Amino acid sequence: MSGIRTGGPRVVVIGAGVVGCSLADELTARGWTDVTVLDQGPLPAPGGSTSHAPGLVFRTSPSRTLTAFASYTVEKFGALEADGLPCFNAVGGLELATTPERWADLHRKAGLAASWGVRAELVGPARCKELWPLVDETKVYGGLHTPDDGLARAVPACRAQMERARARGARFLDRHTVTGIERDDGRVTAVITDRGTFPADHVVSAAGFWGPVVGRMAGVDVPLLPLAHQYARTAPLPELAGAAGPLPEASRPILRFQDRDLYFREHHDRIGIGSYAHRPLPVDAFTVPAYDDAEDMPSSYPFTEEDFAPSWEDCRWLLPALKEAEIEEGFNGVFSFTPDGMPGLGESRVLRGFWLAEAVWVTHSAGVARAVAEWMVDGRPSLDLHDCDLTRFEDAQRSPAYVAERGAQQFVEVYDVIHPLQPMERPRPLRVSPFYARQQELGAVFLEGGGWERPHWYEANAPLADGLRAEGRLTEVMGLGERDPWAARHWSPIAAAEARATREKVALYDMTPLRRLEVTGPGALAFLQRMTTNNLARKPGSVTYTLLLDAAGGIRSDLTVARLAPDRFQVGANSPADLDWLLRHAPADVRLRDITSGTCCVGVWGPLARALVQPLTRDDFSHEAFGYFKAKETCLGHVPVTALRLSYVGELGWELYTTADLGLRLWDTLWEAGREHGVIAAGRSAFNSLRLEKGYRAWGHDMTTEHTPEEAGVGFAVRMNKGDFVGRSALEAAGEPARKLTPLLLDDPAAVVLGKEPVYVDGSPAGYVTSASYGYTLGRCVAYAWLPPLESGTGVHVEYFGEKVPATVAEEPLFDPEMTRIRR
Ligand code: FAD
Ligand code: THG
Repeated sequence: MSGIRTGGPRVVVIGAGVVGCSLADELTARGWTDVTVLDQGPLPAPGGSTSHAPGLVFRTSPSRTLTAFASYTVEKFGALEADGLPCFNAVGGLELATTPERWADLHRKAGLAASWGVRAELVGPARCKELWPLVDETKVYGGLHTPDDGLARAVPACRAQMERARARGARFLDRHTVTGIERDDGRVTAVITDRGTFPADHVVSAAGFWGPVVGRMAGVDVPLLPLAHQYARTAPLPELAGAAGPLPEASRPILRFQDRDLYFREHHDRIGIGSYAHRPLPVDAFTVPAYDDAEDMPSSYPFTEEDFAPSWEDCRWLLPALKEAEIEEGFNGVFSFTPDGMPGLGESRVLRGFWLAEAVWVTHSAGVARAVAEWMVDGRPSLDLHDCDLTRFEDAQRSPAYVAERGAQQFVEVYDVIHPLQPMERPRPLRVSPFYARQQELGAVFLEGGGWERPHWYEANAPLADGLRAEGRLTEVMGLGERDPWAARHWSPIAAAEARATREKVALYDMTPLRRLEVTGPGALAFLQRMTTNNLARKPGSVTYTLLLDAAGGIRSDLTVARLAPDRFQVGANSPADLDWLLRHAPADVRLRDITSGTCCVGVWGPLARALVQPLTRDDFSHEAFGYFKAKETCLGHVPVTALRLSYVGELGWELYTTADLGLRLWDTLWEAGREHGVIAAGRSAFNSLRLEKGYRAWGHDMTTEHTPEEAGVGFAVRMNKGDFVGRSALEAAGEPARKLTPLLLDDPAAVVLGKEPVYVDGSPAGYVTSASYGYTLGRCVAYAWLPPLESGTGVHVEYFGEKVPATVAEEPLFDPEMTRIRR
């Protein structure tokens, strides 16, 4: 944490909802006291989503970051008081399962809770009844009880945080409508309101669902869709009379009935009911009435009873006491949905000093505010925010049409059981590689990532799987083939056959979605040297694996850098955030371009890769003439390509790049040449298995900014003596790692886990799985996990749907430690 400074730069926060108030508190606590919070409505309830949020806080989520945000909200609000009462009422949370699928999913969720440090217990119907006497326990398979979840008192929490921030010098001005953002030379300079202009060094849009409106004033995309969501209250119920405890309003756990998209809380002797079961009700942020023109509040629309009717039946089914009750009041309340359901945080690169803290639930508000305040004051948040960072969206994910379609879908799916591989349904296809037609002909089963259609396996390879089965080898390579229904979803034994074929023969992988940047200019080498950890001052024609660190030595990304000419580099990167980060730092003598969309890539990998490629070119592709981690610009048949000799799957071969127009020709050329070698097309399911057998990390899953290279096992890519680079001094000061990215092999050859499961050492949760896949060559499931340093051979347990699966710490790399398959 930073030392306390007084004053600091001038900050204007737009919006005094729970996010703006929390942010003012966190900024002033860090010594940035020149903070002005503006809101168009009257304080302390200016009419945004916070003004009537019922404040349920369920912390457990597949996103570790969201759970960390929520845990901080619980901790902070629990210690805040308004009117002599805490701003958090820890009544606990109870999620019910009324279907076997949900009951199984609650087991998975209990695992997530253990992974992220949330106290949770699976309970039977009788205990559900005890916790919520109105529940008809005969309808229930069981529940997940989280005793530390509960109710945030959102408006009182705003008041309490406002008071603290005010005491440190912040001002809150209501009835100020922001109408413009002044900028000069790519920086914000002031916020214009209907009542005057406020000079600013930093502006934060915490404008809730008005984010797109404020964003437009600044020329910054804010990809969110405002949607109305129904909330109703019953008339007083005799069953609840006098039920509330010493804290106001509620004593029973907040309740979720996700099989019917419903949640419940008490309001004294009434029940509040929230529903996501209705049709999406989008609202145009640009035409929302002003506070004084709104019927109730700008974020509140009249209750549409017909939308609630089916939910009301579902409520009475679960809580029979409601059969005698009536709905007394209700409204359609508006809040924000992004295309992926996650918040939008961070500073715009095109308008420096303009920050977003958008699409944030009350649940995550304090955690988000802390992260954004750290980011602004210290230059970096302490939590990994890659899944919340506004730079995560691809260009293709920014169109209003995409934002509208995906936002509405997020609403529909908000309580669904979502498989980690589940692709979006619409809009598809959005981005396709030039090989798409061939992939379809081969029966590709596509999943989606970053808008791309990505083959996971090809039905054309079914005979290979049948062949393995006939030989009796299928069970040997795929753990008996009797996957549980969850692990079997978005999976096929064909992936095992594709992995086999890659290890034994040769396969084509569509690597087009792999992000490619071109870095050119006289300053290119010096720039990349300063930005990354490995030594890139090597001869043109060499490729280097290197890391992007932040100033604290955390891993922002891992890259391959091919030096194609003295002043021309091709960078293989991960997320759009890499481009953003590099552009932020690039000096004038460097040109940086994302060439992903205009180009394509095929990975040709396997022991027969050289036999396939060599006849297509006059250049010498022998090991002696074209070594491992070397690059060459050549032609394969009619197609000019850039060939990089490297392989994320750990086999001999090349990544072959060309422009998009020639992509199909490249694929066909390779396919024809490969016929005599039995070439197949292989998908990402096999790919992920092969890379885990080799121990190659996937950034964003296995390692993030929260980890140093030493901890993540990629210290080999750091050259401390090459000169200064971003993160170097932090690495020098770093001590011995307290945790390590650790390879595990599940003991039972039939067992599988998928990722994010808790890992138990000596019976206690000690870490979590980052990524996992069956290792078809090893005949065991491979799981990487963050754990305290452990000797190889140590026995641990991975919890999968409530079962403790034995596993053993393994030695890396698990496959081909001598590199005989690659270096030949
Ligand atoms: P807001 O509270 O909307 O604040 C934004 C502020 O910006 C507003 O006060 C607005 O007046 C101001 N503003 C906008 N434009 C301008 C401008 N041009 N000039 C000046 N000021 C401007 N979340 C949970 O975690 N748990 C729940 O149980 C829950 N239930 C919900 C139930 C309903 C019915 C609704 C509608 C939402 C619910 N939410 C819940 C979501 C939650 O309420 C919001 O996500 C959260 O309150 C957003 O806070 P905010 O500070 O970002 O936005
Ligand atoms: N191909 C290309 N660029 C990439 C990836 C890729 N950039 C992003 C991401 N994938 C980077 N990840 C890796 C991880 C491991 C390796 C390559 C890219 C790899 N490692 C070898 C090892 O660890 O033994 C060699 C390392 C070395 O020699 O320094 O091959 O898939 N273009």
